[in-house]
Amino acid sequence: MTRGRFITLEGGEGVGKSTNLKFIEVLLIEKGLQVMVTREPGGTALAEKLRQLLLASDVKKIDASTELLLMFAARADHIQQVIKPALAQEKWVLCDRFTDSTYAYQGGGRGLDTENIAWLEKFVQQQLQPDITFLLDAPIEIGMARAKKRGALDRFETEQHVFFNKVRVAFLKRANDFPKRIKIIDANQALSMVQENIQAHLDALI
Ligand code: T5A
Repeated sequence: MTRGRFITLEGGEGVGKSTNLKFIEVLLIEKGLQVMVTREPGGTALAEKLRQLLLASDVKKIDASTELLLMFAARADHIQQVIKPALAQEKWVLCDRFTDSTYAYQGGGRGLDTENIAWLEKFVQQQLQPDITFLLDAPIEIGMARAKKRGALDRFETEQHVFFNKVRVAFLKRANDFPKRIKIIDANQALSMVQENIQAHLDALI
């Protein structure tokens, strides 16, 4: 049996992931494909509860390794209950953030050992990897200005510039390590240009 495709969107705060996820969804539906849109952390009842805990701005301090394990606990439930069944039904799964975010935020930002992340990735995902990942990259100030316009900041968004810089560097390293899968998109361009770039990659995939 063939399976659907797994597409993820990644990047720092406010770079335009949700906006472009919607764009991709419409584009794929127009091509007659069955699409399922989801997000991380989240995507199941349990994972959405974990998301609330992880993002709550009134939770001032979560130990970094606890944060990592909660991300993967949410991901394990999401993969088993939502992502794998959808792919098996030949749906195209569009996911707002996935494991590259863990390498960037918990690895780069929090400074956790990537070997531990890689171990958890293998344990939780086994062979599952996205078919294509769009890494939306923009200067931190641009993304934060966009995120602030949207309203109250979550627990991650209250971090400082130095944290976001480490996150950005870690994302770019991931793209460098996995150039076939991860496509860097300059998110500091007009939205129409961003979407033109994304569409070119998708046309090649379809
Ligand atoms: N996290 C997550 C981890 O630490 N580890 C993990 O393993 C995972 C999975 C989740 C948080 O959890 C952390 C990372 C995150 O901090 P989130 O809500 O998924 O949080 O992520 P955010 O980055 O906070 O999502 P945002 O909704 O803030 O940002 P988006 O989705 O990137 O941006 P979007 O599309 O909402 O756009 C923001 C604004 O910019 C405009 C849009 O219209 C919108 O108003 N915009 C543009 N304006 C001008 N030009 C463009 N090119 C534009 N593109 C978008």
